[in-house]
Amino acid sequence: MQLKSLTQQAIQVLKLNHYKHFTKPSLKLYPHQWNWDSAFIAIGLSYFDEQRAQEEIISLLKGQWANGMIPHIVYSDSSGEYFPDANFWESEKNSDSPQYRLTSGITQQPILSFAALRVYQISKDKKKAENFLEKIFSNLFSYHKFLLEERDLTGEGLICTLHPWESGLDNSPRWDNILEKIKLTSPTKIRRVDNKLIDKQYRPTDKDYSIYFHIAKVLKKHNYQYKDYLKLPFVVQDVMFNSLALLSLEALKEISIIIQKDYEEINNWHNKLSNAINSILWSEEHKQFYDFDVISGEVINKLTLANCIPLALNLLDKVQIESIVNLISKNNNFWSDNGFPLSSISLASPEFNPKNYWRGPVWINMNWLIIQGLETQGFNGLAAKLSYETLHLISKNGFYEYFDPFTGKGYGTNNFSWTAALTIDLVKTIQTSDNITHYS
Ligand code: 9WN
Repeated sequence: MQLKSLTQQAIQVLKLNHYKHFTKPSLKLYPHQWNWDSAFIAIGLSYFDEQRAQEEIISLLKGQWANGMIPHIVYSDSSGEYFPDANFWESEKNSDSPQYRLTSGITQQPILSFAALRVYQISKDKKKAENFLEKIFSNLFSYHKFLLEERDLTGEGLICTLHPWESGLDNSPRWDNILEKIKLTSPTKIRRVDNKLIDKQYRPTDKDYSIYFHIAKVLKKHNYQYKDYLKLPFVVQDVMFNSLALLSLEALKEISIIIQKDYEEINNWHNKLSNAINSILWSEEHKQFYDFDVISGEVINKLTLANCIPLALNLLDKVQIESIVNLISKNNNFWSDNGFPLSSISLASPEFNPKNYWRGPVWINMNWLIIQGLETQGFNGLAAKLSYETLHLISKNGFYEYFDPFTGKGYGTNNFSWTAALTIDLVKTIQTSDNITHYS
């Protein structure tokens, strides 16, 4: 495997998808700016264009709402059809939405502060990178304030997500039971562009889409204000979302030290969130982290890779670490003997489908997050192996959005930005690790 040429190809993908001050996830399928995509993209960019990496994040923050929410989509003026478009959301119904940017009315996996810190750490021009952190600190701070205060709807210290799109893992089987129970009162007219561009067997179903639209309409009806959260159709304490918020909060703490700003709130949020993740979302019985469905009051006991994301956190004990590492090791739930790691849901689960979106295929950002976790917990050998296998999958099949865990075939869109960005980061990490001789 030629790591140097793989990096060069990845850089070309990010150049191809560059538009004004940000990077489209994909030219045709996703022609706007997405929240967590931009976080991953900024990390990749910072290896070859520090200025563009910083601009990527600043551009996303232009869409931030006055209440601190960073929307899941900041719409661009570029040509290219995407639905739902900005008109669908009518975000102006909430006076906190920005005046000069069109955005969606929901947020997405909060990995941005973690990415901003990585951009700083990778940068060579530290003075400039420090200025960048100073410039964005109050934005990041108010985003965490929004999550930890406004989105802690139950008052238990956990952030609630209100739409499957907020999870970023849209049609994950974790949401099946909730979606199943939602009765559409009037037929929801849906317009889809995605399944005209990509074969529909790889995308969510029309039924999923009608429910996604329905939930979004309910949020819109509440003017994106949620005092009455028990009336909402989808309210979840999502393990992955809360874990990434905590990871980002740790990064925010570090950022505040770099720029010498001391904020007591960050420590308070951090303590509250770590305690809540460990006490509410950890199942002592199953030795696993599970999401919680606030509306039905039930634990969502499905096993997907998202349940393993807490591995990246510093709060786990030995039993928790071992149980996750065991799950993601070869020949177990997410990594078949002759296949490619890691499938997005357990290979053994009844919903598993190797081709369909978040219901089985390998996603590079998920592998990357697990690799961060393995490194945090000191499993450097396994982290290097997983990095190598991930790069091997991409070099053989291309910069696809997701991959078949058995054959490695790429699905969804090609030239997908976060696949390219994280390739650059994985190559760098492998090259600087002790395992270079083995894997280069
Ligand atoms: C809806 C952009 C986004 C990712 C999500 C992924 C997909 C959108 C869609 O694409 O979602 O937000 O239209 O399917 O599920 O994680 O951020 O790449």
